Amino acid sequence: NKYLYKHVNPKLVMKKSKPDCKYEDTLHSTKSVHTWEVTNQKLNFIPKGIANGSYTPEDCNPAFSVAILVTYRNRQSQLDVFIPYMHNFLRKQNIHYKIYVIEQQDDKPWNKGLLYNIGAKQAIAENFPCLILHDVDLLPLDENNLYACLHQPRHMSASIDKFRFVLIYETLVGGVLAITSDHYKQLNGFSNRFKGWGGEDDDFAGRMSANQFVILRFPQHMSRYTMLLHKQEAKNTARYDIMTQNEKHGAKDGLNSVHFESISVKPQRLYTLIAVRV
Ligand code: BGN
Repeated sequence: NKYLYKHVNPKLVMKKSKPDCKYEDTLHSTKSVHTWEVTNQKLNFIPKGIANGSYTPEDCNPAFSVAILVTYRNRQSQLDVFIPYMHNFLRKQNIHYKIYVIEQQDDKPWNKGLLYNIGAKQAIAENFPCLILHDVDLLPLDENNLYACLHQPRHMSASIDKFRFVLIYETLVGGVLAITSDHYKQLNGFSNRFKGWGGEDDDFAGRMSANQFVILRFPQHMSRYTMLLHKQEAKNTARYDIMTQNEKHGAKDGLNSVHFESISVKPQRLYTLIAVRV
């Protein structure tokens, strides 16, 4: 597939005895997964071979290695659905992946951009070449939606049931986004200045366009997600102002200006928890 940007984590040792994993079926199959079918599986099956939230196919050498970064606070019931669901979904894709949950463990305003930067630093330190930024309330519905980075950033969640499966605006990159670690670094990551709900993703889209990146998307039917229900977070009323100011500050505000009170990395079986106090 000409869109794919193959990259394997250099740390992964390829075993000669294994064949390379195949992806054509995943990408070109017309079969898609029905919501109820996948939803049912989540409760009763967690694949073997997972440690620290990481999985690698047993029978073949994966061509893709991805870190899934999930920002999180106080949504235990969603995490309980999300984590097993994702392991079931991802293990069928023949990729090597690791799920990181970056939890803001304080009562200060939610800072999603900062949490993504912290997760990205950890994943990059562990040599992951591809980052998938993922909301905890979104579950992918189509197995053909391959969790891999392309040669340009890809907005993976263009078609969400909550929005009647319609892309609400062309520059939306929130929800689920796949971006190479190199591109993430080139953009200096997310702004750390958005406190409260909203805007940090639009600001990130602004960084992408300032760097002449384009937003790729798979066809709509492959980009379907279902959203778990929750109460809307308090919106950040300053978000418009910050966006306007940030057009000048991008170079100083991001991956290179991450500050927090404390951090700890705690590997668990189904995910690696990065606990942060901002
Ligand atoms: C937008 C939010 C995004 C959010 C999407 C989808 C803002 C900034 C306004 C300048 N943007 O309205 O952050 O991902 O909705 O919910 O609020």
